[in-house]
Amino acid sequence: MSSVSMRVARWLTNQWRGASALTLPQQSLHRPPPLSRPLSSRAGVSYPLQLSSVSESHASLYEESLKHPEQFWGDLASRRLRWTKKFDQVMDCDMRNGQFKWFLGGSLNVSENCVDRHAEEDPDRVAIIWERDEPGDTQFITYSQLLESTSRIANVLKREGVKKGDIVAIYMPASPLLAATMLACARIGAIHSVVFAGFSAEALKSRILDASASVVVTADEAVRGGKTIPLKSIVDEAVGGCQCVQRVLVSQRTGAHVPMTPRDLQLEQAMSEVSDSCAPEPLDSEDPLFMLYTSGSTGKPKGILHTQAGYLLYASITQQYVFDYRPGDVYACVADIGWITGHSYVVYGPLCNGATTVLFESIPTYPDPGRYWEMVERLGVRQFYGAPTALRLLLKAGDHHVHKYDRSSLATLGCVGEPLNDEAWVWYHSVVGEGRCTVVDTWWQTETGGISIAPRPSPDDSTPKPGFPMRPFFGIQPVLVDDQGNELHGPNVSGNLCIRHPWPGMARSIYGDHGRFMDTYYRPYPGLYFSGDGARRDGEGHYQITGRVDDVINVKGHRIGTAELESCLDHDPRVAETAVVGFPHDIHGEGIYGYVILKDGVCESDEEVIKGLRNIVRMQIGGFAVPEILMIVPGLPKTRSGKIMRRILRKIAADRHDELGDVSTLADPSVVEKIVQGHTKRN
Ligand code: 6R9
Repeated sequence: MSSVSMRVARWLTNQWRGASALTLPQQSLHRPPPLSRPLSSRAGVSYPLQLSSVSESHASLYEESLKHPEQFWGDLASRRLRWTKKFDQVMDCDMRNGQFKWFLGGSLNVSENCVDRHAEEDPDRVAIIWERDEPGDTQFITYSQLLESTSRIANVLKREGVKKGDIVAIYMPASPLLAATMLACARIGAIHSVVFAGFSAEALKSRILDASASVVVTADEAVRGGKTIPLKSIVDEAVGGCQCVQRVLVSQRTGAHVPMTPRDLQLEQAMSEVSDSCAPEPLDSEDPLFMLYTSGSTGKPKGILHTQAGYLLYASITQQYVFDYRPGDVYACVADIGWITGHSYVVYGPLCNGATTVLFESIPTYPDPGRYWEMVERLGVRQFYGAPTALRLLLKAGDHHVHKYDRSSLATLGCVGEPLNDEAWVWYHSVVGEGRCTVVDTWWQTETGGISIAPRPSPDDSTPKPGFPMRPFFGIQPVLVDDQGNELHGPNVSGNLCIRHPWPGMARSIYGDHGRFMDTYYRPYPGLYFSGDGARRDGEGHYQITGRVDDVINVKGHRIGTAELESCLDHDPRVAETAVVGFPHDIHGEGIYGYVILKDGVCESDEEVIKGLRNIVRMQIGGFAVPEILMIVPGLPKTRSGKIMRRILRKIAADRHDELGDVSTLADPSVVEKIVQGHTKRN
């Protein structure tokens, strides 16, 4: 073994030996799970896993992860994953052609790694704590129970003709059955495509059609914030026009009566008819695991494709090291499973590590803005991972909602999805975390598979900087380039954020459109992965994200392409042209501002048209994408070649009228004045 390999191995062995040798507080691993777990329960237990204990080697290990990725990731993959057949080559990657293969020749099963091996070792350990919509209405699912439901669903899928490589669309509320359905797909080699249950029937339909999904799994209704959402009837509307769908499996969340057609099957009933065991299918490291749609700057949403081994390894190692997760911890990522954060950090990462992961069904303000912290106290949560938009909302609601609850179990406070502004960072750190928790602002994307820049692991676990995800994870080398692709070296520079070397969790393609994958991520700056974000490197070499540099708006941490919104608004026959931009929003990070030109001869009032437009967005995409502001304008600022000057529209939307710059080169400069007047009037 080379010296690199030995050092990595030693470091890792120490970590895991320490972890598994611990005498863990019984109540945190077994049913019934902890109702509260004071920090004192850790007293006297030594954790060689502590990141500070690897301080010396952090810098050198990071360097080695870049210089000798084969040894670095090869060791990790051998040690952390259970292989049916050991891989014979660590990587074969080409950043110029967008071809990435990891752990070649190896085969394994993701569900076996996430469930079976923990169920064998410790069947009664709680895998999922399902925190349902009503506070305290909580269910505990052990690893052996998760194994049984995963196996039963896998057998139902097989019985219904689902084979390796088939695509299963999942449109379900946050529930253990959703996690088990994902794992069941993984068990038999089917590819899941989870569609966030806030998307409309139209959006669901276009995702089902794009993937030619043969099966859709849903529930009668979803429950969030005291309200029910009729999922089954949305699915009925969506699959009406989908020839590809052979079966709809319907689980029961509320037990509401929903009309069933011959195409539908009641999931729990079907599960009771099949065997409770299903042998995991050995899959090639590079077989697809799932696809997940995300918005880009052009065209329709793209199905980002992730594969088996590399994704799983990366999700699990980041979950452990970024959150300082230790066996016995109750870990809560409150993201919806319909987004990548839920995939990597509610399901795959923590379950691969044998963790107890909280699955949150509700919203941060139900029944009041103390919900998260009440849950933290009741379940003894040690790591909490949420979104800046929710934190800003809670910050405004007042500190008394936080102070009411005991948060002494908390040690790590994470966030993701959009920049965490200073005020929210300080509040999170000092009010929620009482100044003693580590705030980890994590930057990553659907495409990166897992956390790519975060304060942890760190050389010294020193207090992170507000507003900074700070340092790249092992294997990630951030590169800042200017618009011409020149690399910006040294401290105190800002540019387009790229990544130089391949890493195991990276997306492999866009489903059915590798050309678009190349155009979006690998052609803009040849040899580099381009993230679509801007970033700054400060004097200490730490990274801060400055926001999207493309036409993607980030509302409440959800990516929405302006092109997608514009083509949606253009569906209204009264609309001649639209331009959509983002504007700074106190709570949501960004808001959506749409400028609309109507065709001549429209007789309805502006208010009526706007109401209709909002409805179109709600129907075609979903409520979360409805523009906060829609303004009817007489024209749009365009260059003489007809290109819309979005820069000007962004400034107007942000109330920065004095920064419009030179507008004299526009085809019709007077239009700017008219738009500004309209904007000022509506304020
Ligand atoms: C995981 C996730 C990715 C986009 C990304 C960026 C923004 C994510 C951030 C952040 C600033 C952070 N983003 N984390 N911006 N600071 N810590 O959110 O994936 O839904 O694909 O969104 O979110 O703009 O490009 P995804």
